[in-house]
Amino acid sequence: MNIDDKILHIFKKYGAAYVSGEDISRELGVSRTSIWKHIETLRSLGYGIDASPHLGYKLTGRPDRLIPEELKNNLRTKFLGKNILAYASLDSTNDTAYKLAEDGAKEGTVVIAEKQKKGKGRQGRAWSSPRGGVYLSCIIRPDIEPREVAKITLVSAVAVCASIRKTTDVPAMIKWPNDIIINGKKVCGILTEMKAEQDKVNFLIVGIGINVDNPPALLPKGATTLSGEAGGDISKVDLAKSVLENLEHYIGLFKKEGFRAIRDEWRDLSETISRRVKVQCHEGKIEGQALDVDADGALVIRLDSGFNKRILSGDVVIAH
Ligand code: BT5
Repeated sequence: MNIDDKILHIFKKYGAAYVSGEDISRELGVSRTSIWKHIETLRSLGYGIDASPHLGYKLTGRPDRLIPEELKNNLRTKFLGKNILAYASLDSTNDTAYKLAEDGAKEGTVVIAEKQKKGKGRQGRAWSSPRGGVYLSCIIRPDIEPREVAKITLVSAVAVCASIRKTTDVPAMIKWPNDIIINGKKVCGILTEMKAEQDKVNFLIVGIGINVDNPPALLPKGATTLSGEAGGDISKVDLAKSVLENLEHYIGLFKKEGFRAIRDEWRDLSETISRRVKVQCHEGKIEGQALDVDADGALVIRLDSGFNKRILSGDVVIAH
């Protein structure tokens, strides 16, 4: 814990009561001038801190900012997010996490940004990342083969969808393979990248972008935001923490028991299954009825000819 974290910890202990600068200074073994400087730093981060000449300091408000002080506050994970690198702005959290992983960063390291300048989607597409969203990437080092990686995206989608539902009460659904949608509009995208040898994954980067209160004018057509759908303020900090907790849970379950342990939950949250869909995949355009997701995470489609086809990756449009 750095001094800022320790001061916040003391404020938490005192709750609604004031704590004197002298007491903080004694507890932390640093000068009162230094405490005062740290209080100023915390204020500049958006913390409301009341100062009374006779009583001392009192915390009056916490900012909804994606900063380690807030993200680590009551974060209930064992390894995911124990090391958080937080930025006001980055090109792409996935790119930064990838470089860190190449340099040996531990499993569970999280890179998070309040804004991205070059947010990435799949296949070279862009991810609009203005301030108001949650953009985070997790370094995972699973003991799996490269062909299993597609399932990590599905597992992550269950985790994020559950977090969105818990934090907002909005009935978010999963669109195979990597979208979370609300009323047909995209609110979140997942980009899983990996470094692998022939039959072994070196590391994975699970990148998640969620629109929370981004200005709608800065988002592409077909996008929506959580605050727009929920009709009120949504805490980005609570959402990000819940995503980390759920990701740790579901990825842990996947590592132990495989995709079959999560497949039913995926089906329950799926917007795709049983719908008529058009899929753009490497074989071209395919149309039919989405039947299921199989044990490999492939989408199974009943073609109009009556044959079933398995698709491992592609873009789905749900026909209305
Ligand atoms: C995705 O790609 O949906 C994966 C997006 C992953 C973004 C995260 S943010 C943190 C991490 N760091 C990164 O650099 N990336 C990850 P794809 O399925 O290819 O969808 C891309 C398409 O979604 C675009 O072509 C647009 O049509 C649409 N789109 C772009 N920005 C959007 C947004 N903010 N909200 C909704 N739709 C968007």
